Amino acid sequence: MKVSETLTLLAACLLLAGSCTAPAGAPSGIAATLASAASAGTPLYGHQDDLMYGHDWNANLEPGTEMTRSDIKDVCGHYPAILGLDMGGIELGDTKNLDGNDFALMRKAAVAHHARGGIVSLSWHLRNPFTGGDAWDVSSDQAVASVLPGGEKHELFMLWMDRLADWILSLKAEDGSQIPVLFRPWHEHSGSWFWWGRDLCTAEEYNALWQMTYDHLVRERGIEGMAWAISPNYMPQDFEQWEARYPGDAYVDVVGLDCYASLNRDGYIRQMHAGLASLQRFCEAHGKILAVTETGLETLPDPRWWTGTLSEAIQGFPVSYVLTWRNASDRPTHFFAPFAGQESADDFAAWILQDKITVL
Ligand code: BMA
Repeated sequence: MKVSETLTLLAACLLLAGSCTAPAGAPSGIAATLASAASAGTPLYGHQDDLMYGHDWNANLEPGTEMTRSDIKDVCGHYPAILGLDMGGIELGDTKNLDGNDFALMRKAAVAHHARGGIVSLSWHLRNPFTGGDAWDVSSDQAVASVLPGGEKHELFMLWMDRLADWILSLKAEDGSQIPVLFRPWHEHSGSWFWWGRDLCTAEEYNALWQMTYDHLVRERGIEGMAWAISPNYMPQDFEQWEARYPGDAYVDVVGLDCYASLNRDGYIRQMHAGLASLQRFCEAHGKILAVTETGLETLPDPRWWTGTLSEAIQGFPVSYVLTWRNASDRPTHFFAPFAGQESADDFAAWILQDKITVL
């Protein structure tokens, strides 16, 4: 089979897996798609904000324009299988997210990506409800406690979640059906740089926060088809301790690693191997799906980073998907994926073929 045929077939499988009904107890929808990619050894490739902008361009909402541009497509002729979007700012009722993305344009991107057979993944760098600061405001260790039932910011936080729910519920496919999303809240909680991080709340508070989020979006607001991903960030010390901050098997589908690269190639590979080995053990014990939920080398100065480093970092692990972070259009050195002419572009295309990475 030619490579292009393989890719077309994989895209068709993605579509099918997203729409068929699985037996009770077995994963269905997004989780089923990810589980089969993991077991087939054909991880999906994901890119944050892929259709929204690239290294030197921006999509826009003008009538008649389609969401067709993608740095990844420019480089390998295919769209990423996963489109990552960030909901930070929706909680305030803002029209744009924290990175300046229009929420209406994000909706258009999500609809277009779903129509192509892709998976939409949502992260949420939401403001700190206790201090009024941003997601990185770690000046108080009361923020998580304050949003739990009985806390002084509980009502406010419920309003924030309703605004998020309204946006997710507005994602409709052409046939009117709800577009399923992979939701990845409260990420990198093994570190302490977000207000929900390790030193900012107890494990009980973290788990209660997650369960409350799930219960509200899924049970109260009835959002169908959501899959849930938890993403500890690799920490050189005490990484295994993240396991105490896990809301329970009923609330999670995917367990993924956030781990960024530096120019220290061997150090990155060691961290990825240690982190993935730990998460793989956890996934096997809990029946969960393994992923690399965020990674990348900023500015990609190594022309062989994809086949020479990332490939080795994930080799041998049943990884369902690998997502690299965004290519900011307003910060020339803030990019984690190639664009046309970027020095690792050919190697990226080679990696997609060599490692049987699923793209659309
Ligand atoms: C970070 C950076 C920030 C951005 C945030 C949320 O890693 O890319 O510029 O605001 O993600 O997208």
